[in-house]
Amino acid sequence: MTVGDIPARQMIDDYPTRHGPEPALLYRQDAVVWGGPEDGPIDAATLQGFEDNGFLTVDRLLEPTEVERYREELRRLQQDPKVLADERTVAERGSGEIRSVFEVHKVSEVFAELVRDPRVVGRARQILGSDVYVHQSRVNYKPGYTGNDFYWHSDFETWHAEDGMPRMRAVSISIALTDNHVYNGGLMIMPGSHKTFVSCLGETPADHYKESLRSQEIGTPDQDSLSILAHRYGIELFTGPAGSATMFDCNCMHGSNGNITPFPRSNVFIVFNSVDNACVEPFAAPGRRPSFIAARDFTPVAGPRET
Ligand code: 6CS
Ligand code: FE
Repeated sequence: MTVGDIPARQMIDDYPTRHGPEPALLYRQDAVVWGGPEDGPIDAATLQGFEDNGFLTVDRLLEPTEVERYREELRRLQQDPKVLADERTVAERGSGEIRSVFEVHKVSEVFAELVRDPRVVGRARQILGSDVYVHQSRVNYKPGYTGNDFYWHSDFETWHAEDGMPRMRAVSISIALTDNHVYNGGLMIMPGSHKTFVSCLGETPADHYKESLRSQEIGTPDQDSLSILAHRYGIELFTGPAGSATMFDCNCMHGSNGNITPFPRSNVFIVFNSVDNACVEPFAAPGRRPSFIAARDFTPVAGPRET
């Protein structure tokens, strides 16, 4: 019997959430960095920073010419009637403008190349210490004037509860495709919060994703827990030019403000999960989310293991 055969509810759940009457702050029971400096492009000091803080930044992951190519593709997707009508496209509450396009590495060959790029997947393999597959990909437009916020949350809490991700062995990369300023809704992370699992209140309703991807409530921490984390860890806001990137651990407490400026804050967001951490059945939801949000094909991202 493999892990995949064990129903989630029979597995020992080290990260219970959306079950109890009270919130809880639980210790992380998984490593953060699974590989070493010799396993990829991340040097020892940066790996240590990821271990301690839960994230790393790359000032110029993409060259300006590459950024322009991805921005061109963003515009093309935004004007493609097929994309606009696709269920993988999520609209902003209120304005109806595009908020996100999910499974963008399947919708767009241009973004598929980015997933296979050693500068991207090589870093993910190094942090996770194994081959990896794409659990989720999306482009976020966060348009000017109407880009809504992403309230504080741990991605792992959702991926564990709703997608059946067993352990904290996944990493996200957010690559800026427009300049991220202090004022146009950039990513905020609580440094070090990845080592605390916030067990949330509430029960996951059926088809929760139809609401949560526009504005998440179930699976977001209570304010007392957030206050404890914010006072303990602080808050870091990530700014940087288009082409810069932030990689962060699946359990970082993070969020981003709305965007009422004329300047869009668009990014591409790719989630790599270890092939040794493939999703099972949801730990706290009535059913699985669609595969365009939580992949059920665990085929590793192709390409040579950078050594
Ligand atoms: O539910 C999810 O999987 C998505 N929601 C957010 C706000 N971040 C992680 C992920 O893209
Ligand atoms: Fe998130």
